[in-house]
Amino acid sequence: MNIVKAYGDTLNDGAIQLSFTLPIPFGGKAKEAARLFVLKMGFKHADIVHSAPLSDDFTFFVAYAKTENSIDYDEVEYTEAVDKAMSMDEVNAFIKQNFKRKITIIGACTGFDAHTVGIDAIMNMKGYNHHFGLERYPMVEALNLGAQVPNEKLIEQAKKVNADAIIISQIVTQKDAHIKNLTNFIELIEAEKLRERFVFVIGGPRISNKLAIELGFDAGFGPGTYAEDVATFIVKKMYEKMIEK
Ligand code: B12
Repeated sequence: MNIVKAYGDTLNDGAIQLSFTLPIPFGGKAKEAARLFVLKMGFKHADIVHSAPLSDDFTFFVAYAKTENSIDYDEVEYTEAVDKAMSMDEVNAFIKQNFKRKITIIGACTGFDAHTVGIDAIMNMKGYNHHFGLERYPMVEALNLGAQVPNEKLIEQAKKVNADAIIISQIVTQKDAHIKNLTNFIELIEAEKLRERFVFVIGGPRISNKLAIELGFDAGFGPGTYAEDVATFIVKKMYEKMIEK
C-alpha cells in the first residue's frame, strides 16, 4: 500500500486548489456563496483566494480547500504509451535498420475541430518547444492534412498514400465531441476492415492512453507530447506487428 494525500505546503495536509465560475455578479456575497459551494462539495476548509468578474452576471473563483481523501497509489492501473522516447536520430536509425524504407505517417485534426496547433506541433518541420516535428525526420514521410478533416477523407487519403500510421488530433471536448468523432472514426475503420492495416494514434489536451485504448486506438497522448514520443510508439508498434506476422 502507498496511501497518498494532496500536498499544499505540508505533507498530508490535504490542500488543493480549485477554479470555477458561478453565474452570479462579482462581489462579497458572490465570494461567500463560492466558499459555501466548495464546503458543500465535502471539503473541510475553503478560502476564496481570487475572484474576478467575467461579465455582469458571471464571476470566476479560485479556492484553496482541504480534503481528508487519499488514494492508494499502488492500486492505480495506468500504462503510458511510451516509457522512454527515442531521439529523432534513434528513430531514424530504427526505421532504417528494421524496415529498410521510409515510413508514412498521415495526420489531421478531424471532424468539426478547427484547432491546428496540436497536430502541427507533432508534424510540422519546426515542431514544438525545441523538439522537431515529424516532417523533419529523414526516414518519415509526414503528411499533415490540417484541421476540420472529415474522418472519411483521412481514411481515403491514408489508403491512397499507403500510410503506415494514422494520427488524429482532437482538441474540442465540449459535449464529448471528441469521443463521438473518434468513435465514428473507429466504426468506419472497422466497417472497412482496416483495423490491422494501420497504426492508430490520437492526441489532444483531454486524451490519455487509457481513453485511446478504450476507444479502440493503439495509443493516446496528452499535453506536453513531442514528435519523438509519437514516432517511438509508431515504429515500435510497427516492429511488433511485423514480427508477429
Ligand atoms: C488557439 C486556440 C484557438 C484558435 C485555433 C487556431 C488554430 N489554427 O489552431 C481559434 C481562435 C481558431 C480557436 C477556435 C475555437 N476554439 Co479554441 N483555443 C485555442 C487555445 C487558446 C489554444 C490551443 C492551442 O493551440 N494549444 C497549444 C497546443 C500546442 O496544445 P495542444 O493542442 O494541447 O497540443 C498538444 C497536446 O494536446 C498533444 N496533441 C494535440 N494533438 C495531438 C495529436 C496527436 C496525434 C498527438 C500524438 C498529440 C497531440 O500534443 C501537442 C503538443 O504537446 C485553447 C485554450 C488553451 N489554452 O489550450 C482554446 C480552446 C481549445 N478553444 C476552445 C473553443 C471552445 C473554441 C471554439 C469552439 C470557440 C468558438 N465558440 O468559436 C472555436 C473552435 C471552432 C471549431 N470548429 O473547432 C476551448 C475548447 C473547450 C473544450 N473543452 O472543448 C478552449 C480550451 C478554450 C476554452 N477554455 O474555452 N481556438
